[in-house]
Amino acid sequence: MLDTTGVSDERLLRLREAALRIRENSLIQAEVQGQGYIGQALGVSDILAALYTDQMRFRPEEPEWEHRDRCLLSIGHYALALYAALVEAKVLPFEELESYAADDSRLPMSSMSTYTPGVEISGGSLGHGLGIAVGIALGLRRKDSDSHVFNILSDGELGEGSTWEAALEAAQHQLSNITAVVDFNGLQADGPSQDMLSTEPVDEKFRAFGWEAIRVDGNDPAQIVLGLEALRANQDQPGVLICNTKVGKGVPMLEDREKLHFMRVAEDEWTQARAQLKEVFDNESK
Ligand SMILES: Cc1ncc(C[n+]2csc(CCOP(=O)(O)OP(=O)(O)O)c2C)c(N)n1
Ligand SMILES: [Mg+2]
Repeated sequence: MLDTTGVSDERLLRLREAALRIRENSLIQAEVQGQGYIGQALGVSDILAALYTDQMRFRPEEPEWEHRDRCLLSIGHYALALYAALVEAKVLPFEELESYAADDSRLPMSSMSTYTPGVEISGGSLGHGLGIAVGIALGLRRKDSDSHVFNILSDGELGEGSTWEAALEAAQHQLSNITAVVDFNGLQADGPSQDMLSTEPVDEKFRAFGWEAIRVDGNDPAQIVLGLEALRANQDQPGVLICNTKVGKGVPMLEDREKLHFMRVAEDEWTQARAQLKEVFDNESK
């Protein structure tokens, strides 16, 4: 557990407010469809708020700016959360959220780099993000760039051999310009991660692969930013922040649905969902 007393109240409030807007933006998109990867989006919002409003260097008006930090979302089905964050980061216009997953939209249900400004990779086929991050990080280092590469990946992707191959490669080249951020929500499509293919203890496995690993509460903004900063300070190794997150975080009525991976929310439940989101935020910000 990191000592978070050094994170000021103002910074904490800024992070919490950004995460609240990202959650609201995700709900706008989810309501258009009435179903989808809503729980994951709510769970990963604190991570996205930390990256896009506190940690990353980028130019909203110039998404391909050469000196930007890169955030690679390998979990393509989390796309609505990424769009929500790109709106908060002012890369995408707020008005576009309602076009989510519509025909001819720039916001497809699974993230596609060729469709959407600010989306670095197409992420639907799980287990490839870290390998792409390694290639980009090597390229950046050869150009003497100080840009940093973040890869948000899922606990499900830790069951893919390609993820561990990439982890070995990153350590081999001492790619300290990579930070992997694992959204460890304990969930996969067919049930709890530990029943599918247990990867615990994940932090020790990454350490054995030559990485610095820090495990935090992935819904605690102070722990997330401090963890990211601690990893970035390491000049010799790649770093991984393992974030324990809660599916549906911030909207209690969505935290324990029967089908969490792809949930349905009825038309008459949205008002209540929004009210709960606000209520939880107010309570946590006291
Ligand atoms: C290589 C690959 N295998 C299988 C799938 C099908 N698939 C889509 S989402 C998913 C769940 C994986 O678990 P996780 O990434 O932790 O997602 P969560 O349930 O937390 O959203 C699976 C198996 C895929 N997209 N890519
Ligand atoms: Mg998962």
